[in-house]
Amino acid sequence: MKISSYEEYKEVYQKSVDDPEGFWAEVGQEFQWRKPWKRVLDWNFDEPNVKWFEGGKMNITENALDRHLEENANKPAIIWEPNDPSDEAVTLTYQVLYDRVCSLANVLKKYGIKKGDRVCIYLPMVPELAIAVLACARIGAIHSVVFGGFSAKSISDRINDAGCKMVITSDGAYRGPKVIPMKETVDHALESCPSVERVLVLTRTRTPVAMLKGRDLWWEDEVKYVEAKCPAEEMDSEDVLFILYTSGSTGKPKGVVHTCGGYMVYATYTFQNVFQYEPGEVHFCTADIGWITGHSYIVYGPLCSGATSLMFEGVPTYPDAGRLWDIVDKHKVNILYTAPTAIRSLMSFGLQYVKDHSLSSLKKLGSVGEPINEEAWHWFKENIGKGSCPIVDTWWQTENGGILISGLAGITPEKATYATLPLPGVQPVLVDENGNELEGTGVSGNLCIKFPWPGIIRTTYGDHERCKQTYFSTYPGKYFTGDGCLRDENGFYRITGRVDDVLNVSGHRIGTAEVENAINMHLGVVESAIVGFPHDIKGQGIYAFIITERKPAEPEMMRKDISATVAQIIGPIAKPDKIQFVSGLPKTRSGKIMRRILRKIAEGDVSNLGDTSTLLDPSVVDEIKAGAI
Ligand code: 6R9
Repeated sequence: MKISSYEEYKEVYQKSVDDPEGFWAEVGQEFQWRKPWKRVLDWNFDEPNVKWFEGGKMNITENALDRHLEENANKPAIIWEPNDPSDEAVTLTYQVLYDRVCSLANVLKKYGIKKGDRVCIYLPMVPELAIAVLACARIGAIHSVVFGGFSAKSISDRINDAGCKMVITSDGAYRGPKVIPMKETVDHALESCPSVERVLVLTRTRTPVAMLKGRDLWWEDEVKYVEAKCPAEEMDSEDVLFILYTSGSTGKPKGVVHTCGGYMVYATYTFQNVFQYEPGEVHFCTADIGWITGHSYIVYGPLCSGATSLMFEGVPTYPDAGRLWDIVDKHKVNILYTAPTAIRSLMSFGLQYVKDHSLSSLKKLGSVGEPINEEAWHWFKENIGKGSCPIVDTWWQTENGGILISGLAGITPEKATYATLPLPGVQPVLVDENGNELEGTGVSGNLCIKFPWPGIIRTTYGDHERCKQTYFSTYPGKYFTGDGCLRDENGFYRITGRVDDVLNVSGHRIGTAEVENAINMHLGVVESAIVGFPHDIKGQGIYAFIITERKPAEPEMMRKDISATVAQIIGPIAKPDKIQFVSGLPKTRSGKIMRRILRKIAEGDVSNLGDTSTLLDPSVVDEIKAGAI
C-alpha cells in the first residue's frame, strides 16, 4: 500500500483507526506467506501480549531476497562504499546477495546453529554485516547485533543475557583514519561467556589476531566449502527474528525482542510510505546496522521492497566534511536519511564542503534519532535539498520496529522541527502526569500510543516483567514512549525529548544509571550523578558530578582516567564531556538526588534553581554552582 496524496492519507488514517485489522490485513497481503495467518491481531497491553498475523508462516529472507530473483536478479541490492574513497565500491546484486546469504547460512548450520539459537554479530559496516543478519534470519537463528563501538564488557553482557552460541566478527575495522581492533575486543569479551562455542572471523584490515583451534573459524575459508543454496526455515509470524539491546533509565541495557511477521510488514510499509520509495531509487541511510535504524532502513525495509540500499563503512568527516556529498554524487543517491547530529557537525565545517557537489540526484531527505533544531532543518533543506526536496522528520524508537510519527515525503505538509503526523495504523495520545488524556490541539504532555502496530516490542529478552514495567505500567493500557511531546493547533506533533533519565548523545540513547555505574567502578570514586546539557553538535552532552574519596591531586589526569574507565565499561560513546568534582550531591531527605538542580547547573542556568528547601544540605548547591564548568 502506498499512499499518494494528503487526501488519501486522511482517508487511510481514518480507516486504520476504524478497522485496524482490515487495514493491516490489506498491508499484510503484499508479502509472501507460505501459509496465511489465522488471525490478524490478538492483544492486551496489561501482560502485555501482542500477536500479529498469528498462524502465518513465512521467512523474511524469502521476502527480502528470493521474491526478487525472478525479475530483478541483476538489480543492485546493496551498494557498498568503503571507508577509503580510493578503494573500489562494491555492488551486490540480488542474486549475489542471495548466494552469499545462503552460503553463510550453510556455514552457520554446519557449526550447529539451529532455529531459535542466538548469534551475536559484532562487525563493521561491511556488506558481510548485512549478509550475517540475513543468514541468521534464513535459518531462523536470532541475531543480536552489537554496535562496533561497544566495549568488551558491553559485548559480554549482551552475549550472556541472550546466551549466544556463536559470535561473528572481523579482525579489525576502518573508521576514518583509524584502524580499530574487533576480534581482540571479542576475545576479551569471551573470557566470561561460557555459552559461545564458535567465533567466525571475517578478514577486513589484516590486523594480526589470535585464532583458537576448536573455537575460531575464518569466514573466507568456511564459505568455500558450502553450497550457495539454503532452503529458508519456515517461521511462524510470532517467532523471534532478532534481539537488539537498548538503554533505559535504570540498570543494564534491555534486549528488545522483535518477531518475524509484524516486523517485516511494519519496516517495509513504513519504508515505502515515509520515503515514497519508487522502484529504481538509491536509498542511503547513514546509520550503522548496529542500531535499529540500520536494521529497518538499511537491511529489512529496503530489501523487502526490492530497493537499492547504500551502505557506507566510514564516517561523514573522512577524508573531509564533504564525504557524504561525494557519495551522493558518485552513486546518484535519491533518498538520504541521516541524523541531526551529522547535519550539525557538517554544518560547522562551512559550505565550502558542499559547494562543489551537484546533489541533483537527491529527491527526498530524512532525519532520525533526536529532535532536529530549526537551524539544522533549514540548512539541510536549503543547502542539501536545494530548497526542493521534502524532509521527513521521522520519530520512532528501537522498541517500535519502524517509524511511528513522520510526514510522508512530498505528500503530507511539513513544518520545521515537527515530526508532524502519525502514520496510518498509529494512534498517539498525550497524557498528563496522572495519565489523563489531553484532548484537542495546542497541548503538551507525555507521548503514549494506545493501540498496537505490527512492529511493537513483544518482550524484553528473558525478562517479560521488565517489559511490562518499563513500557506498560506508567499509564495502564497504553505504551509509554518516555518522550515528551506537543501537539500544535493543526494537530502536528513535535517531540521535545526524553522525560526520563535517558540521554540522547549524538542520536545514541544512553542511560544515566549505566554511566553512573561505570564511573562508580573507578578507583577512588564514591558517588556520581549524570545529567545532560545542550551541546551544539551532539544535541546533548554528558555532564558528570563526581564525589571522590580524596580531593584529586591531579584533577585533569583523574578526569581522563575516569573517561578511560567509562570507555572500557560501556564504550567511547558514553564518555563524559564535562566532569566536576564535588564534595556532595543535592539530595532530598529520603536520599534521592535532585537532578532538576544538577540539570540547571549543567545548562549554565543558575539564576532560578527552584525550591531547594527540601534538600538535606542546601549548602552543597552553592558549592556546586561555584565550581560549575
Ligand atoms: C530510531 C531511534 C529513540 C529515542 C526516542 C526519542 C529520540 C528518535 C526522533 C527522536 C525527536 C525524532 N528520537 N527520533 N526525537 N525527533 N525524529 O533513534 O531509536 O535509538 O531507540 O532512540 O530517540 O527520544 O525515544 P532509538
